[in-house]
Amino acid sequence: MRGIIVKGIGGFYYIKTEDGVIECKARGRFRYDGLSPMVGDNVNITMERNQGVIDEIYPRRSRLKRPAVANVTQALVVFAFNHPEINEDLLNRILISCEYNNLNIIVCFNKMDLPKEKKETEIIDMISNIGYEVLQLKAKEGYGIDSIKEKLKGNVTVLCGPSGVGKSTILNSICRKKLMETGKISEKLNRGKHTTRHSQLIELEEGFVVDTPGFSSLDTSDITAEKLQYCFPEFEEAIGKCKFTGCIHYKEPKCAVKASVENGTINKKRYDFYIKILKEISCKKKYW
Ligand SMILES: Nc1nc2c(ncn2[C@@H]2O[C@H](COP(=O)(O)OP(=O)(O)OP(=O)(O)O)[C@@H](O)[C@H]2O)c(=O)[nH]1
Ligand SMILES: [Mg+2]
Ligand SMILES: [Zn+2]
Repeated sequence: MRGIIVKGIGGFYYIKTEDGVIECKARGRFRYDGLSPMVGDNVNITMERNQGVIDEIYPRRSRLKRPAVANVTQALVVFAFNHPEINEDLLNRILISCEYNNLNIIVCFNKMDLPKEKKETEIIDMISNIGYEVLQLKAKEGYGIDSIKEKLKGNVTVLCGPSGVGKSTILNSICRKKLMETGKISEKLNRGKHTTRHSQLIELEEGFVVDTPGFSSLDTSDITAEKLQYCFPEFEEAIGKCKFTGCIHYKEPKCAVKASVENGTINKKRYDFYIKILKEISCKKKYW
């Protein structure tokens, strides 16, 4: 029987099939192959006594490490105004990891009913100047949700961002019921309380959506130095115009990317972030 993994908890996977959702275990050999089933995986299962078993995982179209989810086509990257504060480094890391997986990206800033700070306006400007679609939402009131619904059609969309920004609230607003648990922010720490504990794939009228647990750090060092530059869409114009083929836009002379930073076409903060990640990669693999 064929199905799709909608949830995984403690070694059990919940597979949506034609006959409803079936609880399964994975065959031990997957572990030897270093392949673990992920939410979003298309699988073949068989029944052994009363227990479903995953026999086969179909090739993946995309594979995000964090949130761990397979076969999504689009990411709704969610941050909030002030509660919690926007972590710019994390936002940039999520963006490059989604780019690396060729996902369509929509950046949502939620809780626009709360006061906006100058720093936040700058971040929003920076993100929209790159060319990303930016939505400002009041998910609790349902404001901005219709434009999200439009984007869900024909896509498998993953919600990703820190805890407490309103990912589950967005999902509930889309389907107009309390499908997912939501949780208050810790006043003392100005942080979410990790209300969503497991990723879950949900089929809505408009398309598939994956709600995920919030996270505050993301290791991006699986991206290679050669590929990193392509995770910055605003570099695209300049790449190829550098003097040296194979230029990674760091110490090379006559670099078109660096020239674009000089003349303001590329945001200096984004370039600095690029160099920071490049250095992280080079720490793992001696590069120069
Ligand atoms: N002021 C305001 N609060 C909101 C809005 N949307 C969500 N919230 C609140 O933010 C808090 C966190 O919302 P959740 O939906 O649980 O956040 P989450 O991103 O799913 O968090 P995790 O599951 O922990 O990753 C809840 O108290 C929500 O009611 C909004 O538009 N405005
Ligand atoms: Mg949640
Ligand atoms: Zn260059």
